[in-house]
Amino acid sequence: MSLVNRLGTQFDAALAAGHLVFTPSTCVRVHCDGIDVGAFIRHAPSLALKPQRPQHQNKQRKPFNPFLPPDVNLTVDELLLGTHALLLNKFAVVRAHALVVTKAWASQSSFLDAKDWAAAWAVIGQTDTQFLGFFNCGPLSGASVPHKHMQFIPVHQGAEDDVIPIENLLESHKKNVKIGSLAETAVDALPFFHRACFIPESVSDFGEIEAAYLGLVKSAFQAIGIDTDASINNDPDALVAVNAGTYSGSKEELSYNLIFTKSWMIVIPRRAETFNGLSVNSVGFAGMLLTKSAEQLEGLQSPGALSTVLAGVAYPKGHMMRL
Ligand code: B4P
Repeated sequence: MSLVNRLGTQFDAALAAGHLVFTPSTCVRVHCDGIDVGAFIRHAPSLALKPQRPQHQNKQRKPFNPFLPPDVNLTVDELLLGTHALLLNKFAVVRAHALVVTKAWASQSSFLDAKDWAAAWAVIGQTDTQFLGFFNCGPLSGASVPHKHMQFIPVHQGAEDDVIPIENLLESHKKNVKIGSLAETAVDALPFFHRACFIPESVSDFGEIEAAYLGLVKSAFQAIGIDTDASINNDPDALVAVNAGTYSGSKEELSYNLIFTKSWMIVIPRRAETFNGLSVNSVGFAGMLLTKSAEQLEGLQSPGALSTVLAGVAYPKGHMMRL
């Protein structure tokens, strides 16, 4: 049985037994000015009723961790490569939405390492199914769970709403990039700072993928004047900007979104979690936004709104940190 079928079967059983919550949604196509990504909005009004975690958790109390240990009723593979677990998303909007979480505690603000990439490949490397992988990293990235986790949504299964809109843009950009390398690149049409690379089929060394991803994080932040070298080289457990000039001498945790398939990855630095009350996570940058109210949905349908929202929570082109 293919992985997506296995996930789907377990998803249906867990839903029927009341172990997970599936929120129905409708998909609305939107035009994205200047960017031919055929974006869409997934509108899920009943998600607005989901209880919210307090913004600033009481530091005295241990933060709630749903992945240590993971819920047995949602576990698909308890020991993925010995280091991770494969789980169903307890609060899914998409059927068979899966998570890969580390078995031992690791912070969601730490970098993905070669073992994380090997676990990710156990999902996205499947030949019979395609998945969109994503990683919300840092306090402004849309992440709500502090334990290290990557997420995977099945795509290209035939339904209209399981495409990855940004993929068209990346495909048309591919002609500008040296084929068969992990060289970094940036897409002119995207209105926010980012760095991307294409992953050759021949790559089999997860250390190479880890290095390419770290390179993208470093360059994406460098492009806006933030030096991540010290955290990448000395403090792998925390993505902290230590560019004294940039942050007036203070250390500040950085945020970014990573979206990937087995063919490409893209890193987008974040400066805000929400824009006019609309929360954006990695999936939003794939060209799939999630709305929870009629006002949010209506707001996104006006011309240019999608670009404005994405550039508003990321760093718009032309923006530089104050030095
Ligand atoms: P995070 O990285 O912390 O945050 P998130 O995906 O943005 O989800 P959030 O929790 O903020 O929910 P939101 O209302 O924005 O991910 C933590 C993940 O762990 C989440 O997927 C969460 O559901 C899951 N989880 C929490 N407790 C769990 C448990 N005990 N066992 C297993 N899993 C658990 O969004 C609601 C959902 O919609 C999220 O899953 C989100 O990823 C997804 N989503 C957002 N935009 C989407 C889009 N455009 N299309 C499809 N799905 C989308």
